[in-house]
Amino acid sequence: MNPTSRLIQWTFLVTCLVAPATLCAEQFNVLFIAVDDLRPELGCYGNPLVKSPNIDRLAARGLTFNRAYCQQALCSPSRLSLLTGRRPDTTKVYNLITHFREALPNVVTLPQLFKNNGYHSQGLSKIYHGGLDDEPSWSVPHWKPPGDPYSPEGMKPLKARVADRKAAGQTARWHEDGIRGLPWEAPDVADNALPDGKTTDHALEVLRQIKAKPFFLAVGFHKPHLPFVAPKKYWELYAEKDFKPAANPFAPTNCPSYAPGEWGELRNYIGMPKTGPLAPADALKMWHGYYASVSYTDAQVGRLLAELDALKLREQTIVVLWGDHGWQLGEHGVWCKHTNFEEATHAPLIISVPGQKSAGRKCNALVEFVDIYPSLAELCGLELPEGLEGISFKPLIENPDRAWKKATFSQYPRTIPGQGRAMGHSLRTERFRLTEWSASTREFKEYELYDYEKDPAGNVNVAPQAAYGEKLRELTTLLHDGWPAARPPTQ
Ligand SMILES: [Ca+2]
Repeated sequence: MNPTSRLIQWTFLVTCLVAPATLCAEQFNVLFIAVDDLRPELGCYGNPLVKSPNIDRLAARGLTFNRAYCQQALCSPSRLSLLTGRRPDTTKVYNLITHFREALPNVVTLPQLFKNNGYHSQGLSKIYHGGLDDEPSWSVPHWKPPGDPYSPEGMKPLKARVADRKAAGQTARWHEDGIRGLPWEAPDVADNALPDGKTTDHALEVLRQIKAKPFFLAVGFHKPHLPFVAPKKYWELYAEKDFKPAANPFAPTNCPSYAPGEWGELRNYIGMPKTGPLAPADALKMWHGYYASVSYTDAQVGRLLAELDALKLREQTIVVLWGDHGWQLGEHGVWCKHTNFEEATHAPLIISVPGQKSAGRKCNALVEFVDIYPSLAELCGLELPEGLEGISFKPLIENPDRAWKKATFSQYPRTIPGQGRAMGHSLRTERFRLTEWSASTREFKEYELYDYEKDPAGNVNVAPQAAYGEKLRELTTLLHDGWPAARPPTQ
């Protein structure tokens, strides 16, 4: 070894010992926080009303992606796309019942990749969708919080519904059979009387147990998923008069009739209309409940981050927080997710990496949830498996302003009257969203095109307008060429 090489080696060794967090990427732990149904309704995304001080503090120490998109606005397809690093057309998971190992029996999931590389991999609460866990992903069995989703008082209407179903001779397992209770509840209880508080209690214990290992700890929070059950003190952070209903409670002009969907998820809850719009008072209650639920989860995130600090793990741990898809709070007359609209596909993504120069910055580049897998692997120095369909955004963490992807890709299936089963494939560029509805077995195509520069709320489908004909053709070509054609420029 020549003196220069020896000096480099020695310098590297000393630097690793002195500042392991900044240079020795393979020593990073990962705290992976999955928040169910969280849209970017957070202070760090510029919302002045919502109380999210803990997630905002995470953002102050990390990079906030202003334009992150999920691959399908539904829990399981979105999560599996993220956790396998593959898109729904590859995982073949478009619903809440298909296990990804049917199509991809040997795929290495993100937690499994860390496990295979000597990490302790552990999952708490909702990481995979309920009932679809994946044993090979974890070093120890997956854990879910015990107890009911409501207070004892709030459980009564749900139990009454179950009893009615049983009396009518129907199957009545309240979760599996889609029996729903109240859409919201504000019980005067401690945080850990409800599942997400129990998850946090357990996560703190686990962190203390595994602090000496390299770890990949995935912690899932259920709220702000329906029902909006949060301790009363979080509801009291807001007054109903603070909220305004969405300014566009109507389907976009010229939009195909099936595109907004029926929001059946909410209609299943007690007191919700089977057809037609929500009563105005209920719409405001939905906003209030959503915000209370966001603040409840934010408090749990705060407890996790405080424990990381207390255990002096922060400088060795990457923290990534994501909501599994967006959510419509009455925009386009829709509640819940289940669409290709901007509100359903756009979701929060924040990553804090020890030593990052971009701490506190916002990034406006287009990124996708399928990018999280290669990004975390690269940040931790793990070799990427074959077949990933995302791109590591590590270069954006180093320089959030650099040129990046041309488009992000999402999709949503729909049963279309007269056409049967169809798929809406959607792309988002900096200015436009294009959605192509098609059925592979038939000649059927319909388009939506939104020009957010002229129409920021996406209220007019301009696809039928002759003036947009060339743009429609250009974007349809990009959609058909798919994600490889939209990759970032190489440097
Ligand atoms: Ca979800």
